Amino acid sequence: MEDKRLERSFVMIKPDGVQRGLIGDVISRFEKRGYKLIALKMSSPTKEHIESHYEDLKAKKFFPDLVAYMLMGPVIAMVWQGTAVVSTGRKIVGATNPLDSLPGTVRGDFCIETGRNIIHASDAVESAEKEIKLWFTETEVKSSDTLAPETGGKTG
Ligand code: IDP
Ligand code: MG
Repeated sequence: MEDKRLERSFVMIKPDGVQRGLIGDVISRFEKRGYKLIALKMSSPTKEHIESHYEDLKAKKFFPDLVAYMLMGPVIAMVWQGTAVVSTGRKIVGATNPLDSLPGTVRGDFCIETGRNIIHASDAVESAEKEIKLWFTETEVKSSDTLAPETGGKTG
């Protein structure tokens, strides 16, 4: 049966991904797969913002390093929409430790260190919605359907 899970995922290119010039490649992979970009911005978040994005990890030993890493430069924050985009997005991104990421994934193609793994993608529909709210206003994610594939480009 056809999978109708229309989802949204929060995907972020981390500071090292931005600095290494990987923005276009990452966007291209999600676009070519068939997902729709419904919001995008370059952002230089505060320490508090990053701490709240990663609040589930605040007890981890690596947390201070993670926060410092995320503050090394601007990030690209995005919302992607489409069928099963949360789980499929995680597959496109690859495993947390790039050494476990298969070639063909973003991390498997571009990095080798967990502490510099260039990209974030939501791990569940619930966390995706929470992250989207943290990074974007409602107006920013209100998609214009003018060019949506499902309408064949028709308006109205
Ligand atoms: P994910 O990004 O694949 O969802 P999480 O477990 O949610 O992985 O961890 C968030 C981020 O924290 C990772 O992407 C990575 O940048 C960093 N991180 C996770 N585990 C470690 C670690 O053991 N050492 C250093 N950094 C880590
Ligand atoms: Mg995570």
